[in-house]
Amino acid sequence: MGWFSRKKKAEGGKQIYGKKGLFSLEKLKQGLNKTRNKIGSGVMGIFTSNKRIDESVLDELESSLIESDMGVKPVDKIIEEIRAAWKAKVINDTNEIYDFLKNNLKQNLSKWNTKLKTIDSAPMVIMVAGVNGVGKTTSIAKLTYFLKSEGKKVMLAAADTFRAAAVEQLDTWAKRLGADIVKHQTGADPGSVAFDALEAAISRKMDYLIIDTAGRLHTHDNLMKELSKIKRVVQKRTPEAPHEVILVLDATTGQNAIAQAKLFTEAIDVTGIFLSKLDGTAKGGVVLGMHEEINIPVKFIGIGEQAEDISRFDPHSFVDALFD
Ligand SMILES: Nc1nc2c(ncn2[C@@H]2O[C@H](COP(=O)(O)OP(=O)(O)O)[C@@H](O)[C@H]2O)c(=O)[nH]1
Ligand SMILES: [Mg+2]
Repeated sequence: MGWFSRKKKAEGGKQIYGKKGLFSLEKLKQGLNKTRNKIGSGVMGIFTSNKRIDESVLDELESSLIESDMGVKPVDKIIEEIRAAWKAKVINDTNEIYDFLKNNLKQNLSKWNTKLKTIDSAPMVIMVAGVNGVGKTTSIAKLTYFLKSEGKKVMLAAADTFRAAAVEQLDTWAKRLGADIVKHQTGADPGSVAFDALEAAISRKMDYLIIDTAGRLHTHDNLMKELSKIKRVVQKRTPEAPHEVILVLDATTGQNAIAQAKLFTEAIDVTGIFLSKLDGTAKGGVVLGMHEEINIPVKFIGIGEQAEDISRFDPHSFVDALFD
């Protein structure tokens, strides 16, 4: 019995929300410490100084926001909006910028639908993509934890057959989390792994099937062809599948993550982003760049290496955690 089921038993089969609380603001704030400190050291002084707004204040704010990797374009836009509000005398003092900025960011990000799709007939198929090392497999473990803590039945498909270690790693997580897994040998055809897994998920009445995929083949073209093929193969069994294509992006790579997203979205229909490693970076502002530049909703964030280090992306708590 893995730790998950042990824990579940210990808690009398109740829903598991982890020791630190799966969705607590505290945990989220902790995960965003580095980004918040970066923003904080730059802009908090501005917010709390309570002087009249002038151009030099806006300049200062602009460079602090850019340093948190929000990206030049989104920062330009928001500074323009602040300037307009100041000119229109909606805001006059620096302490008023704080609320204005927070509300503005929340409003923008709230345009995203950050929830996982819901469907009528299970299993729902989630294909997970992303380049090597961004945290795909770990994020799948987190999603599994998240879904299992909602009482769902989850099956995993080890369709990253390119590296032997990849199958093992997913298998280890499956055991730990008490999830079913379908795997073939290294080098097996990823499409047939996905297909077999879908068959198994249907016959075992799973709620979710999550497909792990390779992050690197010999060329980018090969990788995109493989992902499209996995899609086509599962569609033979379930035409609407995969219901979600989640792209994992590593927040520590900042603006580069946005470039990666653009490459993937050209080749496959990405429905959501899992932004990993936010705990290890001061570049959490990249979320805003994603909104402006690729406009694919961030649905989950990763804030550590454990299965429970996941949070649903919620614009309100995210912005609060960034600026509190
Ligand atoms: N700090 C931190 N590390 C992470 C996070 N997600 C993944 N990692 C680490 O990143 C490394 C690569 O992860 P892995 O899931 O194997 O990436 P994959 O190649 O895309 O499947 C591992 O050492 C993970 O523990 C995260 O949210 N925070
Ligand atoms: Mg992997």
